[in-house]
Amino acid sequence: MDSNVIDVAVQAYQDQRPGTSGLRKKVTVFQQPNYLENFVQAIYEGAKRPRFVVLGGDGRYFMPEAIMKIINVLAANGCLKIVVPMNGILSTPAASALIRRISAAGGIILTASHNPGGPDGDFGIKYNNANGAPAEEKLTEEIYQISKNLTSYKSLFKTPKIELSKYNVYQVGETKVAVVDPVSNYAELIGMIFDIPKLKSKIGLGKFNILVDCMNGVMGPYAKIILCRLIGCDEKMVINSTPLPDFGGLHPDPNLTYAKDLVERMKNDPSIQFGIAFDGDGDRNMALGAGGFFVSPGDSLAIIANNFHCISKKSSRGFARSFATSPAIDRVAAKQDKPIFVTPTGWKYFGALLDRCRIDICGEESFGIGSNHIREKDGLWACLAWLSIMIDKGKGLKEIVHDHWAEFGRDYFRRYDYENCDSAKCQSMLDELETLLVGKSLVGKKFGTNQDYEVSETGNWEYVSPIDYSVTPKQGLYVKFTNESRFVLRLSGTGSSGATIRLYLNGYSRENLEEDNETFFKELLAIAYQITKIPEYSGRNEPDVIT
Ligand code: VG1
Ligand code: CO
Repeated sequence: MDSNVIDVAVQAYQDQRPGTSGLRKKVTVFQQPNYLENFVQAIYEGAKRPRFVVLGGDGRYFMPEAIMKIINVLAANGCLKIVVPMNGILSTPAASALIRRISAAGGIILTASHNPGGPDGDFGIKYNNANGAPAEEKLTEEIYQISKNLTSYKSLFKTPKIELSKYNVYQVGETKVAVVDPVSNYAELIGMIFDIPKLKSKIGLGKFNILVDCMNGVMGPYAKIILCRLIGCDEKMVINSTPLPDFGGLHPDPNLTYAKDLVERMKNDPSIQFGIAFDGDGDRNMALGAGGFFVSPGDSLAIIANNFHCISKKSSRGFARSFATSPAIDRVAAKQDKPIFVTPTGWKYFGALLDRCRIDICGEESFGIGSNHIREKDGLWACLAWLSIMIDKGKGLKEIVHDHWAEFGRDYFRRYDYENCDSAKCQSMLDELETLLVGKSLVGKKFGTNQDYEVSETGNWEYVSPIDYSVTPKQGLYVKFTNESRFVLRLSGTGSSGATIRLYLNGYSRENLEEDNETFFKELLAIAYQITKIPEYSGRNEPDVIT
């Protein structure tokens, strides 16, 4: 063995099970001795010793130290090439694009996405495969098993000196570490998908005003190069555009509650025709029309799917959505006679469908939309998709949404989040509810003041992969009603402390298109509270966030 490599004996940690999208914990947890090194060693072994790795992340607090520690462990393990973006900053979609472009064996992405940052905030790490997609459940589970039994990790005897602020190639023992430009490869890919000259001629130089909120996450540099330099948007209209380790105190989750700057400015300035906010790592987006008109994520997904021809010359082969997402896209699939796949929460389930060309558009209710150009959801792609559709149709977002409802009917949707609840109590709530719903005793029962909510189906949703027929059970407790309403309940898999309950409400109407969500869901919410007992178990009558 290389004389520069040593085995460092360690105690294994027992809490390194990745959640919906990687391992996310408080920064202070990651700062424990060997915590990060152990997990990286487990990744390296679980992923079958990838020799060529992309490494970068969303710029959050602790990332620079983490990158150095990871380079050390990877190099000591015999990884031959590590590609790091300048300053380590790499959006999740750009990471997926880079892995694919340079044929890396995988990528280590340092992000906790929408979770707050800073010394008291969260840190996160996830592994993506050679196809650029987040590691599937089988691999993350294997990494977890390895982490629990780890007795040592490999380290270089002499720590290398690498400057991430300059383009350069370093030789670290047998390993080459290349510091590269974070944006150019992704920008090139985007340039191949969208008609940039057309977008520039219609949008640039004040012809179409857009406001972009990067929430102090990773997206500032991408928005400035692609939206401003290539398409001609005004730089002043890209706000919160410097990646900050604590996101400037913002909660980089693109929703109506946390993207306050965007929402306020859109409401107060009618000259802005389109607005978009991205999350910390740039894979999710919330799009708004003039005046701050909100398009629900399920509608946004359905409309992009229905108008795929405005983005691509090829026609789409199929669509997919997560179970908790509204079925608006199912109606588009039915009309176009295309398959629609329904998956559990988390992008890792879309990878196999994209790889086999079964789908071209997929998305989630949490404002994540993507296509087959990479294997992650992509906030900027969604922004350009919306711009292309608006320009092609010569209509604003609000009008396009209304046209869509007139054609397909409206899928009402709301998500209620109850954050930081007591984990043990939430588990008891889920156990009790599961017994009730799997037992099917509610089927046929009627709820609501006029008894018009009749239960048609209940259960705990299970995914059977159409690719390898593997089964992923318990992906959401649900109650469906005969009037096309339903609710779904699950616990978040991205939080770092306590439990976050997510309650998703759905309803559909062909005629009633203009009701506000609050009124539309008043009765269904009361029924959901009655059946799930959220108020009793969580001690909350109100959610922390509604989207
Ligand atoms: C949440 C969202 C889910 C998304 C995941 C990762 O997961 O609901 O749709 O894929 O975050 O997104 P959960 O388990 O907390 O509901 V990201 O952009 O935060 O990496
Ligand atoms: Co994200």
